[in-house]
Amino acid sequence: LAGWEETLPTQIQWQVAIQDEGLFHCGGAYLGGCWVLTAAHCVRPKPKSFRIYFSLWKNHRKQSTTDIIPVKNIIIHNEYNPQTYANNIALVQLEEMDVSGKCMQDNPAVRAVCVPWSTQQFQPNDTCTISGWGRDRGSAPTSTLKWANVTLIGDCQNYYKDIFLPGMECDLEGKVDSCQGDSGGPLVCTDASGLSYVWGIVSWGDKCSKPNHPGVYTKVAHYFDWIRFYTGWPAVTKF
Ligand code: 4AZ
Repeated sequence: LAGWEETLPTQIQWQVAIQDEGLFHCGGAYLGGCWVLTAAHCVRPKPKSFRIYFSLWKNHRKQSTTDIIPVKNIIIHNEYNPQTYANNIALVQLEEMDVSGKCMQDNPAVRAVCVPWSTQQFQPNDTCTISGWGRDRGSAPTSTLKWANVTLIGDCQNYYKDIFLPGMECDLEGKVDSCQGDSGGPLVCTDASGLSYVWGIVSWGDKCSKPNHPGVYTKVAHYFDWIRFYTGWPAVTKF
């Protein structure tokens, strides 16, 4: 798929792979602490069947067991609609390692991504990054994590009349796109101070990398309060 590049090991440090019943099927973004953000359609309310893989790069490579974390709880947005993909957002709470309450060992290859607090932080025409192990258009999923730059277009009601809903966000249609298997993974934008935010979650699209068929993402900033409520994280402190 034109525009995709293979990542180097540890390039996308918040990227996780989600495994359900032993099968990799989705990506996710590490928010820090015991929390991973993904798409609702990537999970089911069956925490025991899931494993979260950190610092994975080639998904056929043997992974250090300390980077494979069991799941304690799965929180699916209660207004998620699997027919329309409205509110396609979920939080995965990792199992604690021990009484310390930590969920993973310190790992220099893992870094959390920030949650955007305002739907205005990034704008159409901004360049952001997507990453995943998903399909290259028609072909099979890729074994090495890939990444690409995409351009935000914001609202895409004009492409997807009546099926584009609030809480969704699009990227420019064309050659570079997310595809099947990338779902749940992050669309990340970086601000002028160098902080990276998970602006979108790969959600859906009508095929992949086709003109006039933009990729659609869950607009994470729209769910800031929802994320805060479930993670128990306090409000942003204004300095
Ligand atoms: C999918 O099937 C899928 N081009 C995900 C993203 C896109 C298309 C399909 C966006 O999971």
